[in-house]
Amino acid sequence: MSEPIRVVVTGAAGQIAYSLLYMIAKGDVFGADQTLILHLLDIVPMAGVLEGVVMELADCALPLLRQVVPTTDPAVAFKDVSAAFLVGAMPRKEGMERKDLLASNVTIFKAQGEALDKYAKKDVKVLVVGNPANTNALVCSHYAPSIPRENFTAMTRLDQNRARAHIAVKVNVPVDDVKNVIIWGNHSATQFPDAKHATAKIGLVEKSVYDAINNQSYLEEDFVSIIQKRGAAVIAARKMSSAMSAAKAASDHMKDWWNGTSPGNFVSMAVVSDGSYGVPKDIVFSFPVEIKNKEWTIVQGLDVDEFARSKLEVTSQELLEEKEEAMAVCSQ
Ligand code: NAX
Repeated sequence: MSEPIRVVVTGAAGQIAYSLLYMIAKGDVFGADQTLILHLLDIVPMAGVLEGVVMELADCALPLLRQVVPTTDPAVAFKDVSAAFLVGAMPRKEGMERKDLLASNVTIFKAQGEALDKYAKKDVKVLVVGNPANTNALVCSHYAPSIPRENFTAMTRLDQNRARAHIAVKVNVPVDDVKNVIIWGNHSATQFPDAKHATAKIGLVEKSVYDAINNQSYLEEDFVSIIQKRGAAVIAARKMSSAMSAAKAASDHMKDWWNGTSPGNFVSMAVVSDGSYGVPKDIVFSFPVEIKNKEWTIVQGLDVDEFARSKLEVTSQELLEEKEEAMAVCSQ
C-alpha cells in the first residue's frame, strides 16, 4: 500500500457526491492499492448532512479510506490535495435566468480557484462537474495561476457515456465494444456528440459505427438531439437530475486521467483549447484526448467535415459568450 493521497470532493452533501464518494473510497478511481484521505467540502447550512455522510463512509468499513475530513472551510478542504472533484454549485431555481445561475456559480469557482492556488499541491488534477462546468473550469484556472492550466478540466464524460451506451444498444453489442464516440464543445445543449470516428466490434470485426448503422440522417439528427437532451429526459422521469450516472462519469474521467487511456482509445474531456480544429483558444472545450503519464493530449488529425464544423462553431460561440459574461462578473 502506498502513502495516502488527499482528495477533495466539493458539494459533498449533495446527490452526485453521495454516489461518487463511495466509488472513490472503494478504489474505483485511484486503484486498489492507493490509500486515501477524503476531504469533504460543503456550505455551512449543510454541515449536519455532511456529518451523516461521514458516518455512512465510516460504516462502509472501507480498507483504503484512512481518514475523512468534513469541512465548510476551503482552506482546510484544499490543503495538500492531489485531486479535486468540484461538484458543488448552486442549483438552478425556479424563475432563475441562465445568466443569474452563471453569475452565482462563477463566483464560487473564482473563490475555489484562489483556494486551490494557495493550498493545493501544484500538480493537483482538477475536475469541474458543477455547471456551467466548462466556464467554471476556465474561471477556476484563471484564479489559480500557480497551477498549470492543463490541470483544470471539466466533465463531458457523462455525455460520452450516454452516447456510447446509446450506440451500443443501436448496434446490439456490449457497451465495451463501442469506442471513440466524441463529445465536442460545451456541456450544454449545444454540445456535439459525434459518432463519425467511432467503431463497434460486431462479431469479430471492428466496424465504423456509420457503416454499421448506415443511416446518416439518424446519426446527424436524432442521435445528436437525443444525447443533447438526455439530461432533461432524466429530470423529467426522476424529478431530479442525473446523479448515479454523473458520479460514474466523474469517476471514469479521473480514473483515465490518473491511469491513462489504452492505445487506440480516446476519451472526451473539456480542456483549455490550444486552437486545435479551429476552435478558439482559451476556452474550456471538450475534445477527444489521449492520456499518458497523467498528461492529456488532444487527438489530432481527425477529419472534421462541413457538418461537424458548423456544430463546432455553434458550441464555440456559446462558450465565448459564457467566458465574456463570467469574466465580467469576476471583475466586479
Ligand atoms: P445537489 O444540489 O444535490 O448538490 C450540490 C451540493 O453543492 C449541495 O450540497 C450544496 O450545498 C453544495 N454547494 C453549493 N455551493 C457550494 C460551495 N460554494 N462550496 C461547496 N459546496 C457547495 O446537486 P448535484 O445533483 O450533486 O449536482 C451538482 C452539480 O453538478 C450541479 O451544478 C449540476 O448542474 C452539475 N452536473 C453536471 C454534470 C456534468 O456532466 N458536468 C452532470 C450532472 C449534474 O447536472
